[in-house]
Formats: sequence, C-alpha cells, structure tokens
Amino acid sequence: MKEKLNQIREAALNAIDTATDATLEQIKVRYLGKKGELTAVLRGMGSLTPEERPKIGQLANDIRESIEAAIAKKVQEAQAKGLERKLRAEKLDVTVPGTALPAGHIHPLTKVRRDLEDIFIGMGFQVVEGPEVELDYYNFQALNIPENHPARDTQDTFYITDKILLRSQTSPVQVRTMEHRKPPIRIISPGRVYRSDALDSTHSPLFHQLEGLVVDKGITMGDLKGTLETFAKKMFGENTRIRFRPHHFPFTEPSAEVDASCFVCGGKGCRLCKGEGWIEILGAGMVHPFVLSNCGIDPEEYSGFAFGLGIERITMISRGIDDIRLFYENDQRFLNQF
Ligand code: 2U9
Repeated sequence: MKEKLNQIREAALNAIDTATDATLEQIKVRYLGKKGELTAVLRGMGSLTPEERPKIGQLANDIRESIEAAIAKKVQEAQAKGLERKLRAEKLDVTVPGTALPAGHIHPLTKVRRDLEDIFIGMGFQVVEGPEVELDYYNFQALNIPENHPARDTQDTFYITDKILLRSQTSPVQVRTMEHRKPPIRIISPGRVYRSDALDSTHSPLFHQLEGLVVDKGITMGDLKGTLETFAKKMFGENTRIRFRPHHFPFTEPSAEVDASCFVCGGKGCRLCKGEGWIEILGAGMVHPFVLSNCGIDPEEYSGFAFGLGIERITMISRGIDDIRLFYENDQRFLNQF
C-alpha cells in the first residue's frame, strides 16, 4: 500500500508539473476527489494491521498535503504569469514625448473686430448686438431711407417677406437702442450684414460692419472728428491723419466719407493707396433729425453723430489682403499667415 501511495504521489506531482490551467482541476479531482485515486487506496486501510494503519494514514495525509501544495503553487505561478503578460501588453511609456496638435488661429476678421471693439470700448463705447433677420421698418424706414431708394430694391436687399429682410446694415441695432434708452448713448454695433451682391474680389453677399452712434446734448461734428481721429491713430498708427469728403447718406446730415493718410507711404503715394496718399476707411455724419425723432429722441434737445465701417475692408487694408473671398474659404495656407 505504501508503494501504491508513493506511486500516486509521483504520478500526481508529475501531472501537476506539466498541467495547464484547464487540466489542473481535472488532476485535483482525479487524485484527491471523493472517487479519486488516493481516496480509493485509503478505503483499503481496513485490511492493515493496527501498527501499520497510523503510518499509512500519516503517509496518505502527507501525500494529500504535498499534492494540494503543488496545485496551489501551480495556480500561483499561473496567476503571476498572467499578470506579467498583462503588464507587458498594457505597458505605457509615460516618458514618450507627445505629438503636438496644430494650434488653431483667431480668424483675421475676428481679430480685427476685437481690435476695433477694444479701441472704442477704450473711448467709453458699449458693444450692442441685435437680430440679423429684421423688419423693413428698422432697416430702412426709421433710418429715413425712402420707399423708392435703390437700397430697398430686391436687387440689393434679401427680402424674406414684404416686411421682413436680412439686415443690410447694423443700424437697426442703434434704432432699437434709441427706442428704449435715453441719451447719453455711446454704442458700437458689430455684426453680419447681407446684401444681394455677386461675389467678387471686393464684394460679398455676407460681410461684417461695425457702426457707432453717439447721442447727447450738444454733440457736434467736432466730437465726430475727434473720435474718428483717435480711432484712426490707434488703428493705423500715431502718425495717421484723417480727412472728410462731403457725401450723402439718408440717415446723416451732413454726411462724409472719411479717409486716413496712407500708413504705408505716409501720404506720398504708393501701391496701397494707389498713388493717392489717402485710403477711404469709413462713412460718417451727424444723425439726421428725422432719425432721432423716429426713435423717440427730441432733435431740438439732443444731437448725435454716427459712423459705419466694413470690417472686411479695414482688415484688407491693414493686412494687405486683395481678395475678400479669402476670408470665407477657410484655406489654411491663408489663415495660417495671421
Ligand atoms: C443710426 C443713424 C445713423 C451709420 C452710418 C455710414 C455712415 C457708412 C458704410 C461703411 C461701409 C456702409 O459697410 S459699408 O458699406 N456706412 O458709410 N454708416 S453713417 O449711420 C447711422 C446708423 C444708425 C440710428
């Protein structure tokens, strides 16, 4: 019996040594289970002498323990190997340098809009915004633009219905502000505007304006000139001068187109200013008394000035861009230059 037990031990330990995860459980059942080989041998202990019985019992227990220990060791080894495999597969080298993602850019139009806003905010203006889908009343009628004015033609303005349109200027924002706010008013209104123009190098059906309005007691053309001069110096350089050329707008009287001295040649004449020495930068004027009274402000008590500029135009002048379409194409080769 002793020999038989030793054979079992050797066979079991050999089997465990070469076992895989899947066969280990079978080996355990085969040798240690209720119907296992060790149990079967122990059942025959009845035929042993009383002296032999404890020795064989002791030996059987030793064998059981050594088989159990071998199995436990094998399980532990398998677990350690699995963990090592997992760690190797999931290894992450935190010292590998990262791949830098290309950084985005502020669009040149956004940059210039922000610069313009900062300059006027610095002069005490507030930024006001309003709807792009407007009533004909706010876009035209309140601004003293008569029924038969060419700007009202469907050739020039995008109408949605008879009375509703895409604003062709940001002036409706100022009208709405005057309707519900008492002077003093000192605001700028940047935003998208729409005109039914064919797209070419200088025209786009969607572009951006920034308009300004100041209304208070005793506002004069001198205030307008001083404000625009300060603006031009901040935007184009301290040596910049401005000049007013008489013009006509229905919503201002008197009206002017305003030029800045060329910041490339200083006024001598160059390619940018086409030999003129001056570059047109905006339109302006004293708010027409009809417009003030349309907005509930007494023109006998108050006066005001207004101005309007195209953000694309200012950006093109200041950055030497010769085609407006570049702003809307999102070509990285263009955008990356700013
Ligand atoms: C109110 C009263 C007056 C806004 C003004 C201009 C002159 C002007 C053009 C610049 C280039 C339009 O984008 S552009 O083509 N604008 O010349 N705009 S005065 O006058 C106003 C606005 C609101 C209540």
